[in-house]
Amino acid sequence: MYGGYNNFGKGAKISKKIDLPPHYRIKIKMTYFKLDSWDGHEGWVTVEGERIWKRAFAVAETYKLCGIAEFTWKTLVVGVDAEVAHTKGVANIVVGSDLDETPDNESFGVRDFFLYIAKCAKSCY
Ligand SMILES: [Ca+2]
Ligand SMILES: [Ca+2]
Repeated sequence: MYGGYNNFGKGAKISKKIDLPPHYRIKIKMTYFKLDSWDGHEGWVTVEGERIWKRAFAVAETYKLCGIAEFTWKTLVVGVDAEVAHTKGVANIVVGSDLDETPDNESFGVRDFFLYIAKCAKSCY
């Protein structure tokens, strides 16, 4: 996992710029980890500043997998699968949360990031 417990809490963002061949649509897939005491927060993904995925999480979701040694602060692993119209030559992707506490209290992480593109036919560029 990239980020996670004691790493990515309040204010943490993962950003990546990816050069792409001519295309008209992109799809982003990844695994998003919610760790520990998320007291009413959302995780999200943006492309060019537009939110293409978000999900609210709660403290007790869903089982204890990792994070701090407080059994009632649970872990939830979800699959992100989002698609958006996109034609720019560089995709500007940001993954984050609206967490407001330190990463030993509430944190997030990602793994298995995939970017797919719908390529243009030769006639469209
Ligand atoms: Ca908290
Ligand atoms: Ca909080």
